[in-house]
Amino acid sequence: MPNRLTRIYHDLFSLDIGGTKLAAALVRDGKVTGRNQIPTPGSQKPDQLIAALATLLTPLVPQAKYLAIASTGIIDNGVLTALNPANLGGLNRFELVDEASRISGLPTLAINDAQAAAWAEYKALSGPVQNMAFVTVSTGVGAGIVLNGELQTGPRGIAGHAGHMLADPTGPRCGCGRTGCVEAIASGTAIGKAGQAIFGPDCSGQTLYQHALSGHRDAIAIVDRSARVIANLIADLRISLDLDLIALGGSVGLAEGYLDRVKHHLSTLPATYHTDIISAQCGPDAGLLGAADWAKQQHVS
Ligand code: BMX
Ligand code: ZN
Repeated sequence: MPNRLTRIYHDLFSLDIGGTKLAAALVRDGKVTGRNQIPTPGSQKPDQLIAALATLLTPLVPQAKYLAIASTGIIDNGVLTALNPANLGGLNRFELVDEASRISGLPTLAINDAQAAAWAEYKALSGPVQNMAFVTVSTGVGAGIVLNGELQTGPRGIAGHAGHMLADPTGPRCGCGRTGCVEAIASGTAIGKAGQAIFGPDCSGQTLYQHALSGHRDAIAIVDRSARVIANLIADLRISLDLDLIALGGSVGLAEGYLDRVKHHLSTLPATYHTDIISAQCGPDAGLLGAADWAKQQHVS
């Protein structure tokens, strides 16, 4: 006979709100079923996001008892504040937990997407690792940090927003308002923008990356600059937190050849900055799995 909590968490519904896509699924015994995905609407007003959430939540709600959300942005007491509103179609404040629980009728908990993915990656590791970070290079650059086996969300939900640490004080202005953030140089959005001067106004991060893979020298230089900035970010995390390992994910982080470039740039720094870097293992379900497991832990404790 399963105990009450086991029964409840067979019925956990998880939602991942990213800069590019919204995904939803039931999470049962650490496995994702009934996954559904739609593009993230681009609007400064909340109505489109509310409608998109309703589209995803409504079909699966009858099978769920709890809702766990991983979302881009700073999640503080259930409210989403975009550090870089451009990553969320210009929307910069959203009553995420209130809206999602109103639509679903389910008790709801939310954390940042990279924090959630970090938790999933940590749980997927075997061996004695207690201190690690997940770094995603995608629409933005996000990170989640696990110290002494505990996910760091911070008192205001900000912990891990390492994509907004300084990479180059003379670099481009970041959507967060600061100049020269890692995200403004290394993200998929940033490399796409850098490529627009060469390949025209429609150049996206994906297009630029394809040009680099085809051997275009300027495109390679843009990708390599991104990888160097990420290597330095990893070095900063290592030297400030003494981490055992970094899991690198996101559409750029997992793209062909990117991890090797990051490893190469890290290897040019003094040995104290070196740390193991692996490809993120949970793939596109990392946010869903991590938010579900983290929510389960919050309810149990
Ligand atoms: C941005 C920030 C982070 C997020 C990261 C990766 C916003 C809206 N988002 O730095 O909270 O974790 O992007 O987000 O300010 P993704 O959408 O690229 O996964
Ligand atoms: Zn920034």
